[in-house]
Amino acid sequence: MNILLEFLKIDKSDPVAITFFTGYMAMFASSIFFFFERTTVDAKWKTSLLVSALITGIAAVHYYYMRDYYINTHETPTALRYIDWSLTVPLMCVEFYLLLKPAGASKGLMWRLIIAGAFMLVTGYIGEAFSNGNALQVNLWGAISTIGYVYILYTAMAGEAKKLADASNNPAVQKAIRTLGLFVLIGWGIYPIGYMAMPGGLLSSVIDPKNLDLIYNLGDAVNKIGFGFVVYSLAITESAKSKVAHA
Ligand SMILES: *C/C=C(C)/C=C/C=C(C)/C=C/C1=C(C)CCCC1(C)C
Repeated sequence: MNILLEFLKIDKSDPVAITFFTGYMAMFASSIFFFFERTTVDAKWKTSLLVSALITGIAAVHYYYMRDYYINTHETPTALRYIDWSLTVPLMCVEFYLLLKPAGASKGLMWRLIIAGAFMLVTGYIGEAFSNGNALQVNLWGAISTIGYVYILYTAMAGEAKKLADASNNPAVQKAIRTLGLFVLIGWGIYPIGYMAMPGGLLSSVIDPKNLDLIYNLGDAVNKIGFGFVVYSLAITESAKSKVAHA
């Protein structure tokens, strides 16, 4: 038995425990990376990179506690998970706004995304924390929550955010918004799969409910770190361009 894992009480055959641990490390490292890379980009991108660092930093702190909770109880840390999401999802909505601000995005766009995200999370939490395996309740709250998700997806891929990006005539911004839209479609789409694996959920006969946290941990790594890298790569590209323009 590996001493380090024994010391951390992480069972090598328990992928949920392992991903809580590696998730914590990956979020922590990404946060430091985004924070220090702020010095390499133009002033107007610094806030975006700070927000990327906050998203992964907030997640790192929650993963630290969720890992502990899971290892000691072998239960899903539902409340901690939703506290994490209720801080990080709005910050991801802020990222959309910051990237589109130069293209004329209004604060209204930001608030509509944040409200849709809050709706998605509050209703998802009710379904997860209070359904007690009652299939009707699990699936009804899941369906209601999906309304908020679809609103954000639509705004990113076809609605206001997409239109502002198109009108910006800036291919780098268009590409970044397109990529973030794909993250919302594919990356955020991982979460409902985890939700449906819970007892009473539509996929609970196909996916072992034990895998709910595994799926959520995968989603968090893809989305929080991935979102940050999309923003980082846009900031780097644009900063290099303006350096050339001023040379
Ligand atoms: C960093 C955390 C993120 C990006 C979390 C995103 C969470 C979702 C997109 C959750 C969506 C859900 C549904 C669409 C229906 C079922 C309930 C949820 C809350 C799991």
